[in-house]
Amino acid sequence: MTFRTTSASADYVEDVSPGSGALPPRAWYASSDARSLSLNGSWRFRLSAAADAEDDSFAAEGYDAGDWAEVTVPGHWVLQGHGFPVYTNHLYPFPVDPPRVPTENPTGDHLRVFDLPEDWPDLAEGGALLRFDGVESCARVWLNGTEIGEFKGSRLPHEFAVGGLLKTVGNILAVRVHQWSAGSYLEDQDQWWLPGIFRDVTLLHRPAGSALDFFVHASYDHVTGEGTLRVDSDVDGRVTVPALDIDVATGEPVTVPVEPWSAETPRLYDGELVTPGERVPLRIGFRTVALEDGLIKVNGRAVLFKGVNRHEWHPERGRALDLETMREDVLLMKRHNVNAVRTSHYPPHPAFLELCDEYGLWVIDECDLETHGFVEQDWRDNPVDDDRWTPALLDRAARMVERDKNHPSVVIWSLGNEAGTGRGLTAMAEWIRGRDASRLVHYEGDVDCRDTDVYSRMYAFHEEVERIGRGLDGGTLKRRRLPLILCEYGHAMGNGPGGIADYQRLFEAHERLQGGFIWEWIDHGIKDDRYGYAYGGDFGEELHDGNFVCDGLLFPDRTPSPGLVEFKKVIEPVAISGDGADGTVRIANKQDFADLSALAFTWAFQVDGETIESGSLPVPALAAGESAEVKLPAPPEGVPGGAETQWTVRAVLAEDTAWAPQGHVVAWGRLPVAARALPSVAATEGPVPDGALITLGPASFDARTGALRTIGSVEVTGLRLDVWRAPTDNDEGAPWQSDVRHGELWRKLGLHRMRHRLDAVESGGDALTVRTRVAPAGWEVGLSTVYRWTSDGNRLRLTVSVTPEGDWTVPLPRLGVRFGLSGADAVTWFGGGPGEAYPDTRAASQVGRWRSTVDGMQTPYVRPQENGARADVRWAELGGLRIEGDPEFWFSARRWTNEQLDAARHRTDLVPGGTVWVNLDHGQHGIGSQSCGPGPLPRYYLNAAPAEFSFVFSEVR
Ligand code: IPT
Repeated sequence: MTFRTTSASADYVEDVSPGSGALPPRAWYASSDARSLSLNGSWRFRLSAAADAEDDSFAAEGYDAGDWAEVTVPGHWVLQGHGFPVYTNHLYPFPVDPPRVPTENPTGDHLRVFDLPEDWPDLAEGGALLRFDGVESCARVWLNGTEIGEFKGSRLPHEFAVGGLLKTVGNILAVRVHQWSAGSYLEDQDQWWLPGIFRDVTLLHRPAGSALDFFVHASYDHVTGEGTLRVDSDVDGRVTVPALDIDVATGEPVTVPVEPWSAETPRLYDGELVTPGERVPLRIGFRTVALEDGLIKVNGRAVLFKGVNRHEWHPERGRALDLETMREDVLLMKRHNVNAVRTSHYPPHPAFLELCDEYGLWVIDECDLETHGFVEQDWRDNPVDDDRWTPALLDRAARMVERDKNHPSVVIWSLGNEAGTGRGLTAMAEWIRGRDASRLVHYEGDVDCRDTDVYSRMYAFHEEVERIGRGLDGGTLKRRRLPLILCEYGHAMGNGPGGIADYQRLFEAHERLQGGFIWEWIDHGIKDDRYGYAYGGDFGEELHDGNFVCDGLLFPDRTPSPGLVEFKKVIEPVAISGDGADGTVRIANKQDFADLSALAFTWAFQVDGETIESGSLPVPALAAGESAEVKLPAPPEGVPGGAETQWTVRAVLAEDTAWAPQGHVVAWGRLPVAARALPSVAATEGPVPDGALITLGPASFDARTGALRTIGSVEVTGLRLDVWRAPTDNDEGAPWQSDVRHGELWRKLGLHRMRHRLDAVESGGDALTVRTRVAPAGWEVGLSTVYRWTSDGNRLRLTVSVTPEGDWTVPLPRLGVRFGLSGADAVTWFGGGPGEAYPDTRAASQVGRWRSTVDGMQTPYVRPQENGARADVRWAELGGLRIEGDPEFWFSARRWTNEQLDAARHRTDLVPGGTVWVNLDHGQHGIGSQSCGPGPLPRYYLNAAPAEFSFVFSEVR
């Protein structure tokens, strides 16, 4: 005898269909006059361990939920003290047996009792809809005891007709949410698994004759300068646009001269759709998207995407974002010259797209679809190639397109991400084209571009991108005729991404390359008292991908990381260049549409990094794509000999804009004039034995070991060669990368445990010379290292000579000296700043005079790693010491050693010690993007090679 005890009442959870009861999808809009009631707020909540552990009696009238917990809607219960979040990249956190899900299926019952507001229209007049904007991953809904449906498709809206069920007081809305469902197989995006009602819940009154669905078609003819508007509406009505004197019936086209919409010039016209029962505000942007001459063109011009991949993220609220956070994202993007967003990997909250329309961002709107985990079984049983799932895929495509079709910012529809290939994707593409021929279709997984209008790659190496740019990549005929975008590149995990300036040069050199989207916008760290920010594994997940979830240009609290500052510089819309000595600066407008009239230009003349004169620079309002040579003023007189001089020319906002104030720096260029005189120290003093010490000018040394002890009154400990850096996420590389991963090789070779053998301390003539060999246990490679000290009585010069011995097959992480100071706080330097830089992340480093503190010089990566180096430093002062470089050096200082930094897993592991550790580096290895992509280009390697470099130390009083 067999028993089947599974309750039939939860079968819908594992049903591949999108659900039942919901209304057909339609445009998302806020009515001017129809009433609505937000049901966001505090809800009663009960968590159970399985889909059918509790019956549905809680949905019935009279149920007493007085002893239930409370959660905030929108929100995720796992971030509100009930259960835990789980992070996996592509592995499903449950056995892969589609469409079955585990018996352990956290299920959250949500209850909300509400009254209608007093001015809510008579229930007999018109109907009402209940809208859920996002629930992960499967919900079943009852209103006043009547079941109204169930649905899947977490980041898509679902509406239910509820007019007949409403009461004026005491409505009971019951929602049962299951963490796992058949839908979970379609939602394997690389992010936290976060169940809950995480977007708004709204009751919408629908008066008789109200608008249902409508489609705003607003195209622009760049030849005539005219726009054509036609609003197709399910309910007939009129469309007015006062600024254009438009007043036409729905369905009727009208053509008038207009200013077009673009991300650079986001001109929106306010209009209104008036149906017999409702007024709907419209924000109309006229623009035409086309694939022409093998290029993505908007309004007749090819566009260059300078984009980011944006997941929705808030360190405390997860994917439940409020409007202010969404606006902050848009403002930060605009302020950092970003012009495009891919909504990886699902349609965002609809308010985000309204902001993109308003502030101006090109959008690739991506469907809520990823089945990445099937890669582990060579894509066998992939839902996108299984007809049983096609209705769910089409439902998702329709819910995205219908919801978002009226946004001018959306120029490309994306079928999803990392879902392999299959008939379901083709069906989605066909449906989308049939419904909306005015936009292009994207899907990266379609390598032959059978279903798509753009060739898309992720993490392609520079070399491949260049080949594609030159049209040498082969591929199908269709693909060869399409432009390339990198839907993901520049993996911003930890320190990095490196090499983005090199990508940008390629994008600008080859027309076929239409730019890319950095992976990704923000670190998904979860605020956590134990760790600062938590990442994968911090909640005891049995399967997780660690800090791979922290790979954004913003830290979790939205502080820009150095990667964003670098990206801003690399993609700046104006190029400012030239040789300062010849008195002219070249200004090039790199925008696709706008002229330079929104910008003002300034110049500054700097001596040893400090501005001594500045003024404004008249620059013509060059059209997009134009450039000009502009004369600089005569350089100031009386500059002392030996000083380093330069011009800095900046492009700033001429007026306040919606996204930044007047004076906000959009672009800048440095034009060097005279180089500095290198520091020289006449070796007039010699070493003098003094018991256990040797003195040399202002310094004392240990007579036996030659170790530096003091410079004047400043105590110095542990000065020696240093080649180790706490490997960055990009040094470590992703485990699946086939090419060399330096972090691993460095550790294998023992570069973190170098031994320093003392060969000789030679005290004679005008120098103290210390000969050493620096090498790791177990290997024959080494670095013969000679420290040569000289002095003129006041200043102390150290020259380090390094000669590699043996067969060095790996580059060095860094090459320089490190030492400890017993105290230091304020730091001043002349060199690159204000932020960190590395060989392939140095575009934004500005040569100038900078001030900070030891703590301020740290870049707080969520997982601690090498950070904080300042490039091209001429001199630095801290802890009573002045250090001058010959040549310039990389400078960092921290309250812990590189070894402690390496051992730390979270920010909270970094505990300041009494010593400030200073690194003065002659070289740093590049950063690259190998945490998911190419390592540093060979020209950024720090190869072991003979090197000599000097520092001049003096005490500052
Ligand atoms: C690519 C994914 O599309 C993205 O979601 C994210 O996981 C990113 O990688 C890495 O952070 S897939 C890539 C592993 C080929």
